[in-house]
Amino acid sequence: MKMSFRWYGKKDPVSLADIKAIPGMQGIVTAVYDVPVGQVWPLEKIVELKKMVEDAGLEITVIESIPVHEDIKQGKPNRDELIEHYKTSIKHVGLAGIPVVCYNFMPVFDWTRSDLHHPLPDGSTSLAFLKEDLAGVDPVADDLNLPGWDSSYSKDEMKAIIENYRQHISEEDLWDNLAYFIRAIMPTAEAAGVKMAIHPDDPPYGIFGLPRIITGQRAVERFLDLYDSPTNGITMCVGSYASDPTNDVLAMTEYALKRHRINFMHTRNVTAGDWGFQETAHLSQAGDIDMNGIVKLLVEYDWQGALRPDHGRRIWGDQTKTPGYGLYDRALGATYFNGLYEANMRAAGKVPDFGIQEKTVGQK
Ligand SMILES: [Mn+2]
Repeated sequence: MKMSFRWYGKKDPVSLADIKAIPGMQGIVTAVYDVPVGQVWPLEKIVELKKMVEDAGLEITVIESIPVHEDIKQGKPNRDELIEHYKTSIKHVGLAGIPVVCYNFMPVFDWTRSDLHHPLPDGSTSLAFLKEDLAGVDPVADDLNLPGWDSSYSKDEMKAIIENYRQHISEEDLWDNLAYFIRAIMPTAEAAGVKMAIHPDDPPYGIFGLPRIITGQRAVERFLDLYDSPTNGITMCVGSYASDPTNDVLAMTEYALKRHRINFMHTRNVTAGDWGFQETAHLSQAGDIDMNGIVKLLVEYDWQGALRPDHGRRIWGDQTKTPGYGLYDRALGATYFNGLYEANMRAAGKVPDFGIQEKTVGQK
């Protein structure tokens, strides 16, 4: 397991030096942020990013994400050209020597929350999705703007896309469009040595009458069967899946480990119910997920991929603009997971490697 941390590039108020100082931190999860969705990522930009990370004593373990253009998700006639661009970007990631690409296939909206600063009993705040806040709300009829929505679309464009889904694209149609995309890109990814890792829908159920398909155990089985290769894997985001309380994330993790299809781990804890869900501290008792059980499975199956603590709470006056991506609580999460990892490795008679090569810089 390689502990990793998401970094939003040079503009991120959290620096690579901040990240490097977290004990046992080895990997960076990042992306090229200045290429519009649908265009090719130039090799030079990826190489430049990689050099910046390596100069800080870290390595890029995962690209999160290369976004999938809406026209591919909607199966529009120009999708073949966009898919060719996507394949070239994957090829470039492989040429740069980066092993994993995370992506998602959520229509219109990336993650959706109703409140970015919902109080927790410990006095901190975190991201929450409260169904009652969204009851009766319609993003087409109402002048609504929720966090996580793609601001590159104008209101009218957004409305047109939503209407197109509602009238013409069922869940089965979206599955067809996903299958078309997967079967087109996977041979390229295999040849490039890049493993693909689809992220679940967040939340993992339908919102605003839009189809959502990567939602739980049955969806994962169906997805992996679309193209049965280690290259076609998943991001096991335990927090996203557990936002639907009917998902058993321990069983799902074990299933995907057995098939060797977890290409990336996101570890966030949540508490969920009929009312929606709220993100919590990473500690098992703070939320619904048995985090030790998750790490124990990773050790048992000798899993070698990159894991990153997912969203954190807002604590200690953290002023980070990107919701959930402050330094402090994610650093606490990384330390917690490294502790679980060391304990489980030692219990299994193995010695964990956190990539620490020297203990001091020596004496003067
Ligand atoms: Mn996630």
